[in-house]
Amino acid sequence: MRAFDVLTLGEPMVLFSAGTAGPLRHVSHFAKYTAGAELNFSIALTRLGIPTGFVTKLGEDEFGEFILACMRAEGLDTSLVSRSALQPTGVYFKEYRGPGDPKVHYYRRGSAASALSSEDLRRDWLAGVKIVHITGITPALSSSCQTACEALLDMAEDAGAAISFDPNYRPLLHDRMDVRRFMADYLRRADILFMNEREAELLFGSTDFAAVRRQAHEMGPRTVVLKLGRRGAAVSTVSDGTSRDAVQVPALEIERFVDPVGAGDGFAAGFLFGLMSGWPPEKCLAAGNYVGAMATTVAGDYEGYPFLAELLPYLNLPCSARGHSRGG
Ligand code: KDG
Repeated sequence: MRAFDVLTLGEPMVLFSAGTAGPLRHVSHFAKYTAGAELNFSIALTRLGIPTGFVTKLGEDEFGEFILACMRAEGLDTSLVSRSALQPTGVYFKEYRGPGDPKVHYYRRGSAASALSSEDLRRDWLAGVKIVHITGITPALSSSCQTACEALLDMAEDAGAAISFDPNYRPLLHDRMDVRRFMADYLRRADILFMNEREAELLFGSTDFAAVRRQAHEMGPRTVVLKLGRRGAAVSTVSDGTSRDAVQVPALEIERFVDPVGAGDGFAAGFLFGLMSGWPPEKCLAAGNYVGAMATTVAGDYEGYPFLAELLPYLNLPCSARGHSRGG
């Protein structure tokens, strides 16, 4: 097992994206991809050279092999992946009907990853880890996944790692619960919080960054990031109890926009990469914007993410620009 700078926990899935528009019942051809928010995040960081541990469980099936092959091809460590002979690897489908985002159909209930529990975690994985990243998707998969996320947070706190939280609101997973209450413990324990405007509205009842960041900082996170889509992103930090002015950085102009999925995971990876490199807030935002924007130029979730040699010139930085510091 390698030592990791960042650790995350979640469910990778096989994505079948409809090859033609219309109801899935009439679709005969699908393109097959690997997907999953935390896997995307791990690939984005790995492409930037950050050793990232991805804890998950796959079925002992062909789709599990497909995801493992993707992880190996992307240079991810696979030693934190367990297998289940009893539960399958999760799958989901994307259906295209009319304008707007595709409709998602999950086949993940009872999947191998949804059986993850605190017993699948080992404390020694946290040695040297700077940031533990959790998204609101994983605890919503099952009660054992929720317990695993809570155990990972305990371990992160014991190990002195910063906690990064992205609510990753998904209506199909979260609409059956009280989202604000469900996310509250993660918000309280997080050092770094990522949100888009829809999540800000759900969690704090506002999209006004002044109001959102004040409430968020009061709950706990020292770094609060609001993703504003085509308007870029903003960050607010508190250090020594003093709140600094928020900083906003505009989005990139994308010439060939294909699909937004994967942008949020890439943004979080790019931002945290900047933070670990000791960059100022506006550079962290610019890195997040770039990684996220590149995801939108391709059909798959992660294929568009840049490598370090592509990110640094975009930021006008030489290849020696990375130092390592603590997250948060
Ligand atoms: O962030 C991208 C994810 O939404 C996608 O890959 C599927 O993980 C997924 C989910 O739970 O929606």
